[in-house]
Amino acid sequence: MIPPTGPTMRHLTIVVVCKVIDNLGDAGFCLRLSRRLATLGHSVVMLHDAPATLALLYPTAECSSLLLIDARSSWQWPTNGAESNSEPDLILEPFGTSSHQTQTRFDNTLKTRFPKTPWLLIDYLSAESWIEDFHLRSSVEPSTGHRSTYFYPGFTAQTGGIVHGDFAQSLWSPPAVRCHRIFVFAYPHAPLDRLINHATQEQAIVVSGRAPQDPALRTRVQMQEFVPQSAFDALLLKHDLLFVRGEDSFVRAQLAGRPMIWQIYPTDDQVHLEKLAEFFNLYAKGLPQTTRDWWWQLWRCWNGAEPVDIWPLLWSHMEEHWPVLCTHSQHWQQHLLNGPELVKEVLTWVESQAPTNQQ
Ligand code: TRH
Repeated sequence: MIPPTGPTMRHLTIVVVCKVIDNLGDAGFCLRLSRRLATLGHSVVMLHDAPATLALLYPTAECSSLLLIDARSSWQWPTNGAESNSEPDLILEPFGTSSHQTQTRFDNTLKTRFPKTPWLLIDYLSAESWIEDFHLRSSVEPSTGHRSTYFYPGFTAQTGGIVHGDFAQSLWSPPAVRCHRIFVFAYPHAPLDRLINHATQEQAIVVSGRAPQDPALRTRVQMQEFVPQSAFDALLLKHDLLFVRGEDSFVRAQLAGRPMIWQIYPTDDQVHLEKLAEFFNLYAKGLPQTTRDWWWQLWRCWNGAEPVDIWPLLWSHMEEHWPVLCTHSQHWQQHLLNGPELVKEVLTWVESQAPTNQQ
């Protein structure tokens, strides 16, 4: 096993509680976090409820110190291996603030069995400014005395940052001088057919997931097979412009240093559009006003917040703004790579922890 490296040299046994609500992002983030911790030399047990999703993201075991356990029915704490007799040093629950949405309550079993283990609830990534005040605040469950601490991933120095320690900078190359290779990973409501219809002959569109609705447009795109998560960065880097969604692909597109258009996960109360704007305001700082206004319209249109009829006109300005967008994306990439790294922040936090149960 590789000796642990990073902010702590102590070998830790870490449990990641992975409860999937939908799609790929919950499992995708948990897996990325777990793989990174295991690669740093820690023993990681990921308890999950989504074997089919994980088989897609992680078809072959890559890290010997990462153990995936399907915890949908009864499960046992491992009886062999480094973690067998010991209590975990840390329990991480990504998206734990939404855990009422999942039926499997393996977290309760863990709380009962390991009441003193530091427990970190990692929330959704956000660009909202309030998260800076709430990052690393704790709350105690009155009936059990169990303490949870809230960890907020984000884009500024006062947040928990993003996972970027696993980004292979050696893979990086600049985007092409023209926007020729376009990658699309989108939710079904994105105006994909418009994009394809109005792309130029030189623009090759690669689509992962749902094919265009109009069968006549299917010959115009190349369908991309799902690749394991460990190959996803390399896939993004083969393209110039990246359409991404959710949380993890959105982060990887930013790390790729490519112009990107984010389709945010939609919520019924429309709050997602405010969150989209919060991120865009941060991300677009420094862009010339005309580029910024045009780019924001395009983002809104892709997210269904503008009439799709304006797409062709907006798209026709792509080449004019392309050089500025490329430079800007690379500055943003550097901003992120120089900012807090989520896994390091988690490890630094756990070193400062006393047992969580007050009783
Ligand atoms: O799948 P997503 O839309 O995930 C979500 C979920 O809706 C979730 O409930 C919500 O919490 C979250 O978004 C914000 O998109 P995301 O986050 O980009 O996850 C996709 C994962 O799939 C990511 O880890 C990258 C990975 N992936 C591959 O590994 N290979 C591929 O070929 C592709 C297309 C994606």
